[in-house]
Amino acid sequence: MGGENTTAACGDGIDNDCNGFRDCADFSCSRSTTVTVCRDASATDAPTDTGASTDTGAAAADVPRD
Ligand SMILES: [Ca+2]
Ligand SMILES: [Ca+2]
Repeated sequence: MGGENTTAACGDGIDNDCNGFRDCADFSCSRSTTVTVCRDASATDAPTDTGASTDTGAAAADVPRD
């Protein structure tokens, strides 16, 4: 009974409505706006590129003070 259109049903690894598609493979899950478990599949990879090469190239000039 019921469908496969809830977060619980879409994350239990069972083809609840026996239509051949299990969990996020079922459109009832992937197209549902209330199901949250299938959203991670198309998660946008945020490019966190902190290309900060903090190179303190302070040439220590050893000046013999005499
Ligand atoms: Ca399921
Ligand atoms: Ca199904």
